[in-house]
Amino acid sequence: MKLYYFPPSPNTRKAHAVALHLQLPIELQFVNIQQGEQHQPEYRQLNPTGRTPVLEDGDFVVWESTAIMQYLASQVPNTLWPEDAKSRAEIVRWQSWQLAHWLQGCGTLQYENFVKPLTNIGEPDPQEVERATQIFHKEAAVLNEHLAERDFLVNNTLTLADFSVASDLTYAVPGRFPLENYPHIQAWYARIEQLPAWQKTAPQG
Ligand SMILES: N[C@@H](CCC(=O)N[C@@H](CS)C(=O)NCC(=O)O)C(=O)O
Repeated sequence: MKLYYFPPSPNTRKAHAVALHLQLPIELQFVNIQQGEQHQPEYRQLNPTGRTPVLEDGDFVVWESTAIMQYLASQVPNTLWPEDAKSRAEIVRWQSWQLAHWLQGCGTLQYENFVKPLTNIGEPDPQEVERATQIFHKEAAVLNEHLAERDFLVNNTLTLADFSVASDLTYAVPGRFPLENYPHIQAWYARIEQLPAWQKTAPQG
Protein backbone atom coordinates (compact mmCIF):
# COMPACT_ATOMS: atom_id res chain seq x y z
CA MET A 1 0.00 0.00 0.00
CA LYS A 2 1.22 3.48 -0.80
CA LEU A 3 0.19 6.59 1.13
CA TYR A 4 0.48 9.85 -0.78
CA TYR A 5 1.02 12.29 2.00
CA PHE A 6 1.91 15.79 3.11
CA PRO A 7 3.41 15.34 6.61
CA PRO A 8 2.49 18.73 8.18
CA SER A 9 -1.21 18.13 7.45
CA PRO A 10 -3.54 16.91 10.22
CA ASN A 11 -5.45 14.93 7.58
CA THR A 12 -2.30 13.09 6.62
CA ARG A 13 -1.44 12.61 10.28
CA LYS A 14 -4.68 10.75 11.05
CA ALA A 15 -4.11 8.20 8.33
CA HIS A 16 -0.35 7.85 8.81
CA ALA A 17 -0.71 7.41 12.58
CA VAL A 18 -3.21 4.58 12.11
CA ALA A 19 -0.85 2.77 9.72
CA LEU A 20 2.04 3.17 12.18
CA HIS A 21 -0.01 2.18 15.22
CA LEU A 22 -1.13 -1.03 13.49
CA GLN A 23 2.37 -1.60 12.08
CA LEU A 24 1.00 -1.92 8.57
CA PRO A 25 3.58 -2.04 5.79
CA ILE A 26 3.09 1.15 3.79
CA GLU A 27 5.22 3.02 1.35
CA LEU A 28 5.16 6.80 1.71
CA GLN A 29 5.03 9.15 -1.25
CA PHE A 30 5.53 12.83 -0.44
CA VAL A 31 3.20 15.21 -2.30
CA ASN A 32 4.48 18.77 -2.11
CA ILE A 33 1.23 20.72 -1.99
CA GLN A 34 3.18 23.95 -1.48
CA GLN A 35 4.66 23.41 -4.94
CA GLY A 36 1.28 22.46 -6.44
CA GLU A 37 2.02 18.78 -6.99
CA GLN A 38 -1.58 17.95 -6.05
CA HIS A 39 -2.66 19.61 -9.30
CA GLN A 40 -0.47 17.50 -11.58
CA PRO A 41 -2.56 15.41 -14.00
CA GLU A 42 -1.11 12.11 -12.69
CA TYR A 43 -2.07 13.05 -9.15
CA ARG A 44 -5.53 14.25 -10.21
CA GLN A 45 -6.09 10.80 -11.68
CA LEU A 46 -5.71 9.43 -8.17
CA ASN A 47 -7.70 12.17 -6.47
CA PRO A 48 -9.75 14.48 -8.69
CA THR A 49 -10.23 16.85 -5.72
CA GLY A 50 -6.48 17.55 -5.72
CA ARG A 51 -5.98 16.94 -2.01
CA THR A 52 -3.88 14.77 0.28
CA PRO A 53 -3.85 12.08 1.60
CA VAL A 54 -4.56 9.31 -0.90
CA LEU A 55 -4.08 5.58 -0.38
CA GLU A 56 -3.28 3.22 -3.23
CA ASP A 57 -3.54 -0.53 -2.72
CA GLY A 58 -2.85 -2.30 -6.00
CA ASP A 59 -5.47 -1.02 -8.40
CA PHE A 60 -7.68 0.24 -5.57
CA VAL A 61 -7.43 3.95 -4.76
CA VAL A 62 -9.20 5.76 -1.92
CA TRP A 63 -9.11 9.43 -0.90
CA GLU A 64 -10.59 11.27 2.13
CA SER A 65 -8.62 10.67 5.30
CA THR A 66 -11.51 9.10 7.23
CA ALA A 67 -12.13 6.50 4.52
CA ILE A 68 -8.40 5.78 4.40
CA MET A 69 -8.30 5.25 8.17
CA GLN A 70 -11.18 2.80 8.02
CA TYR A 71 -9.65 0.92 5.10
CA LEU A 72 -6.27 0.68 6.82
CA ALA A 73 -7.82 -0.48 10.08
CA SER A 74 -9.80 -3.14 8.21
CA GLN A 75 -6.60 -4.90 7.15
CA VAL A 76 -5.97 -6.63 10.49
CA PRO A 77 -8.09 -7.38 13.56
CA ASN A 78 -7.69 -4.60 16.11
CA THR A 79 -9.51 -2.52 18.71
CA LEU A 80 -9.14 0.75 16.76
CA TRP A 81 -11.97 -0.36 14.46
CA PRO A 82 -13.83 -3.18 16.19
CA GLU A 83 -16.18 -5.44 14.27
CA ASP A 84 -19.42 -4.69 16.10
CA ALA A 85 -21.98 -2.32 14.60
CA LYS A 86 -22.53 -0.24 17.73
CA SER A 87 -18.84 0.51 18.21
CA ARG A 88 -18.51 1.39 14.53
CA ALA A 89 -21.53 3.68 14.66
CA GLU A 90 -20.05 5.51 17.64
CA ILE A 91 -16.67 5.84 15.95
CA VAL A 92 -18.21 7.14 12.72
CA ARG A 93 -20.35 9.51 14.78
CA TRP A 94 -17.20 11.14 16.21
CA GLN A 95 -15.43 11.08 12.86
CA SER A 96 -18.45 12.79 11.27
CA TRP A 97 -18.56 15.36 14.06
CA GLN A 98 -14.86 16.05 13.57
CA LEU A 99 -15.26 16.74 9.86
CA ALA A 100 -18.49 18.71 10.11
CA HIS A 101 -18.09 20.69 13.33
CA TRP A 102 -14.82 20.33 15.27
CA LEU A 103 -12.75 21.18 12.21
CA GLN A 104 -14.69 24.40 11.62
CA GLY A 105 -13.38 26.04 14.76
CA CYS A 106 -9.97 24.34 14.93
CA GLY A 107 -9.18 24.69 11.24
CA THR A 108 -9.95 28.40 11.15
CA LEU A 109 -7.97 29.17 14.31
CA GLN A 110 -5.07 27.16 12.90
CA TYR A 111 -5.24 29.10 9.64
CA GLU A 112 -5.68 32.57 11.12
CA ASN A 113 -3.28 32.33 14.07
CA PHE A 114 -0.64 29.97 12.72
CA VAL A 115 -0.66 29.44 8.93
CA LYS A 116 -1.14 33.09 7.93
CA PRO A 117 1.81 34.45 9.96
CA LEU A 118 3.94 31.42 9.03
CA THR A 119 3.39 31.89 5.31
CA ASN A 120 3.39 35.70 5.34
CA ILE A 121 -0.08 35.97 3.86
CA GLY A 122 -1.36 38.56 6.27
CA GLU A 123 -2.46 39.23 9.80
CA PRO A 124 -5.16 37.13 11.50
CA ASP A 125 -8.63 38.48 10.68
CA PRO A 126 -10.19 39.39 14.09
CA GLN A 127 -13.73 38.68 12.88
CA GLU A 128 -12.76 35.24 11.64
CA VAL A 129 -10.90 34.52 14.89
CA GLU A 130 -13.95 35.56 16.90
CA ARG A 131 -16.31 33.46 14.77
CA ALA A 132 -14.03 30.42 15.02
CA THR A 133 -13.55 30.92 18.76
CA GLN A 134 -17.31 30.78 19.32
CA ILE A 135 -17.59 27.58 17.28
CA PHE A 136 -14.62 26.14 19.14
CA HIS A 137 -16.18 26.77 22.57
CA LYS A 138 -19.54 25.32 21.53
CA GLU A 139 -17.98 22.06 20.31
CA ALA A 140 -15.21 21.83 22.92
CA ALA A 141 -17.82 21.93 25.70
CA VAL A 142 -19.43 18.79 24.26
CA LEU A 143 -16.11 16.99 23.84
CA ASN A 144 -14.92 17.99 27.32
CA GLU A 145 -18.11 16.72 28.94
CA HIS A 146 -17.91 13.42 27.05
CA LEU A 147 -14.33 12.91 28.22
CA ALA A 148 -15.08 13.76 31.85
CA GLU A 149 -15.69 10.12 32.71
CA ARG A 150 -13.63 8.28 30.10
CA ASP A 151 -10.06 8.04 28.96
CA PHE A 152 -10.94 7.67 25.26
CA LEU A 153 -13.92 8.57 23.08
CA VAL A 154 -15.44 5.15 22.38
CA ASN A 155 -15.39 1.93 24.43
CA ASN A 156 -12.97 3.66 26.81
CA THR A 157 -10.14 2.42 24.62
CA LEU A 158 -8.18 3.96 21.77
CA THR A 159 -10.11 3.90 18.47
CA LEU A 160 -10.10 5.66 15.11
CA ALA A 161 -12.34 8.28 16.72
CA ASP A 162 -9.47 9.46 18.92
CA PHE A 163 -7.06 9.78 16.01
CA SER A 164 -9.64 11.75 14.00
CA VAL A 165 -10.59 14.20 16.74
CA ALA A 166 -7.01 14.56 18.03
CA SER A 167 -5.69 15.47 14.59
CA ASP A 168 -7.25 18.92 14.82
CA LEU A 169 -5.27 19.64 18.00
CA THR A 170 -1.95 19.19 16.20
CA TYR A 171 -1.51 22.97 16.05
CA ALA A 172 -3.45 23.85 19.21
CA VAL A 173 -0.51 25.72 20.75
CA PRO A 174 0.64 27.85 17.78
CA GLY A 175 -3.02 28.21 16.71
CA ARG A 176 -3.80 29.62 20.18
CA PHE A 177 -6.79 27.35 20.75
CA PRO A 178 -8.57 28.45 23.96
CA LEU A 179 -8.31 25.11 25.78
CA GLU A 180 -7.78 26.54 29.30
CA ASN A 181 -11.25 25.63 30.58
CA TYR A 182 -11.35 22.14 29.09
CA PRO A 183 -9.27 19.98 31.47
CA HIS A 184 -10.67 16.68 30.21
CA ILE A 185 -9.72 17.48 26.61
CA GLN A 186 -6.24 18.42 27.78
CA ALA A 187 -5.84 15.20 29.79
CA TRP A 188 -7.11 13.07 26.89
CA TYR A 189 -4.84 14.78 24.38
CA ALA A 190 -1.89 14.25 26.72
CA ARG A 191 -2.70 10.52 26.55
CA ILE A 192 -2.75 10.65 22.74
CA GLU A 193 0.59 12.42 22.76
CA GLN A 194 2.10 9.46 24.61
CA LEU A 195 1.44 7.17 21.64
CA PRO A 196 4.54 6.38 19.58
CA ALA A 197 2.46 6.66 16.39
CA TRP A 198 1.41 10.19 17.38
CA GLN A 199 4.96 11.17 18.29
CA LYS A 200 6.35 9.81 15.01
CA THR A 201 3.80 11.80 12.98
CA ALA A 202 4.30 15.11 14.82
CA PRO A 203 5.13 17.99 12.46
CA GLN A 204 8.87 18.56 12.23
CA GLY A 205 10.50 21.85 13.14
N1 LIG B 1 -11.57 16.12 3.72
C1 LIG B 1 -10.24 15.84 3.22
C2 LIG B 1 -9.41 17.10 3.36
C3 LIG B 1 -8.05 16.93 2.70
C4 LIG B 1 -7.30 18.26 2.65
O1 LIG B 1 -7.89 19.36 2.79
N2 LIG B 1 -6.00 18.16 2.43
C5 LIG B 1 -5.18 19.36 2.30
C6 LIG B 1 -3.99 19.26 3.25
S1 LIG B 1 -4.57 19.43 4.94
C7 LIG B 1 -4.65 19.46 0.90
O2 LIG B 1 -4.14 18.50 0.36
N3 LIG B 1 -4.77 20.66 0.30
C8 LIG B 1 -4.27 20.91 -1.00
C9 LIG B 1 -5.12 21.88 -1.76
O3 LIG B 1 -6.26 22.13 -1.31
O4 LIG B 1 -4.68 22.37 -2.79
C10 LIG B 1 -9.64 14.66 3.98
O5 LIG B 1 -10.06 14.44 5.12
O6 LIG B 1 -8.79 13.94 3.44
